[in-house]
Amino acid sequence: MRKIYTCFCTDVIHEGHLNILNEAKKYGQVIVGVLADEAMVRYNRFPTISLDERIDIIKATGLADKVMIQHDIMYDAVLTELKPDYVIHGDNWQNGPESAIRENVLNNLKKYGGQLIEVPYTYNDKVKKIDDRMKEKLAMPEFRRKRLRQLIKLCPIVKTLEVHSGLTGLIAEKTIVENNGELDQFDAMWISSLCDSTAKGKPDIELVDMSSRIRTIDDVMDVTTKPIILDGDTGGLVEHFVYNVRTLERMGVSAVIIEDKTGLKKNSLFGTEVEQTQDTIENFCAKIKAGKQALRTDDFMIIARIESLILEKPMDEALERAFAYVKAGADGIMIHSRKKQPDEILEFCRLFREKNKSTPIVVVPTSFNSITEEELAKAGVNIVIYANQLTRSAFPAMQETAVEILKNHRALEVDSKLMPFKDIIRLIDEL
Ligand code: SPV
Ligand code: MG
Repeated sequence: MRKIYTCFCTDVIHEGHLNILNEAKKYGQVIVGVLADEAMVRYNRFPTISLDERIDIIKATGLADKVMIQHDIMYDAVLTELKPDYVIHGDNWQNGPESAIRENVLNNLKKYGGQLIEVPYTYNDKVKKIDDRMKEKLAMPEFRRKRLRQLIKLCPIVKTLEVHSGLTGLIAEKTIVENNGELDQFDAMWISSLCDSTAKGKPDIELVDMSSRIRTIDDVMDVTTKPIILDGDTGGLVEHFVYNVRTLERMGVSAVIIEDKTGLKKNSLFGTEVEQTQDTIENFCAKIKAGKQALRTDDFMIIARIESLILEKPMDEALERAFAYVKAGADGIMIHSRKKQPDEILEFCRLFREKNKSTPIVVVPTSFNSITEEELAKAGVNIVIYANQLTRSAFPAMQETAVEILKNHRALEVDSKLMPFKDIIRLIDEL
């Protein structure tokens, strides 16, 4: 009997899937691969039900002769092992980043003479409604909030991009690239104090208040589903921090990072060029403890940021703080540095990991930007934050456009550098 293979990466079965399975039945024994969680998250389909449940919903159709797990987005391993006579798929993967997967399937089939069958993709109002509902589910606080902890478990390193508006949120949400036959995307979003303040034309000194920061978070949340890490500056007064933590948790933010500074906060990238005061270990631990006590769920993370290396204090001091903060209940440690080379960050990670294998480590490689995600993951880092690059790329582009229009007294000269309006519109979802 001939074998036909298809791979599903879905949390709901709709008529489009049933159509594929019914079509497959005509060719022989139907084997369905269910994409594993680690692969789902790289494919922009964050699972809302478990792998076992996804397997069960396929079995429940009664149309699969065998159900198995496919561990990778690409089909190399599964096709080499199974050598099915056919692979069947909807024709919706012919364009865009998914065409890399199609290409991969065709190359594998060619090796042993297998065939690809493509069926017209079912996209009607009913299917669209199911798709939309899935997406909405991911945007709900209870799903979004826990997603960061899930990602830390699933990904070698959680790739996080700075966002400060609905539009930048959409860029973090939707940018997918195909690189060397692999698909890639950002996992999470960082709402930076520096960039949120800059977008408002204000200095990064805790001047933009929490109500305004919440407004930014809400704008981002309105159009995205990915988890949010908030830059909480110093966390402010303990008495205020506990209320803010509750608000953020209720909204569906996944984590707040607070830094161990006190007094008028200045941006860390100024280092010792400006006066900055580090809080005592005791005070900062009390803030962490109070924040943890205010939480209502186990999902939300309070991450403690250590400024010792920024302030050119010794490594031992940074480590002493890290262990104390973890003991006080911190769910993660962010270690920051403004050195061009990553050596002190790597040294910190090595020494911290000697004693602590599990507490997530967060880094922000703005200055030490030559280190790769792979190298950071190998050093034991769990979250990497690209904290300001979107803002720093947008600003010179906008400034140059403004200068050119002023110089030429018209917009014709800049037009070739601008994104066509229809492309901007395409980025924005219509309900
Ligand atoms: C931010 O993005 O606001 C940060 C990171 O706190 S840094 O600017 O490097 O201090
Ligand atoms: Mg900041």
